[in-house]
Amino acid sequence: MAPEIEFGNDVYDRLDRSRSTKVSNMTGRILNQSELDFFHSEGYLRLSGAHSKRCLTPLRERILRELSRLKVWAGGKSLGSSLNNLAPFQQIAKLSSMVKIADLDETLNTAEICNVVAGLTGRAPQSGQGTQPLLSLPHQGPWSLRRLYWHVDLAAKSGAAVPGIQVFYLIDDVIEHGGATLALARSHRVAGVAAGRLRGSLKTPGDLEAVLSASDTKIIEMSGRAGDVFLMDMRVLHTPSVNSSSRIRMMATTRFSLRASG
Ligand SMILES: O=C(O)CCC(=O)C(=O)O
Repeated sequence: MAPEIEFGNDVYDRLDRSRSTKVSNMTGRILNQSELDFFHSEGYLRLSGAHSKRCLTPLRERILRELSRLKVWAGGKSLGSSLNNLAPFQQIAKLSSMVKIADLDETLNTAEICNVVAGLTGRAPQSGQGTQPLLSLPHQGPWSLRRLYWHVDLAAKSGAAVPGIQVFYLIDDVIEHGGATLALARSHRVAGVAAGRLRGSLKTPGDLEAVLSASDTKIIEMSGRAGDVFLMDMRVLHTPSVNSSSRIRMMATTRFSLRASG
């Protein structure tokens, strides 16, 4: 089972697979060996309560104000915008480009998150691309694993070092089937022809259980509580999912590419 990690008061500056180095008393946390091993074998790691309610409540309010300004959502109701007619994934992309939250990156992409990324990989992350909102409106239809948009952000090469980490932040509680990102745990280890076959099978899942079992992979849903964060190796297959709940799905993401240590 995935280790659920609570943030503590110490920071690592680099990954050493046999021991970890505590470098300061800044707000942060120490990743223990089983957490590091979990990330490298499963391709993801969940951090519970990485951000506080105090910082997320004003962020949620700003997002709601922005949705109201854009005439998409106000007072707990849809304002009947044309976004409701889009396919779930087109709606997420459109909302991402429309919704502008000035301090989204500053609020979520903290020094503590950068330290965890460095701790997982032993390399200094570059995060110049900023942080992007991942929003979806409620009642997008029945939840299903069919017709999803499985993709990787960086191609898998067997045995290579982690080329980048994508961080997913829960700005609000996201219940099961509430539109959280889905990831295929362990798929970063599937490379080449097998990766192409796996992606093809996910597009038209006849017997999904058999496909997952043959590839030794497992679908995980990044649902949870506001403040939770998921770190994902960017070679992992992942997809947006259908928001069947009655709440707006409020998540955001930062991509960290990793430069070689020098
Ligand atoms: O909207 C989502 O949940 C997933 C977004 C995604 O696939 C991505 O940022 O690469």
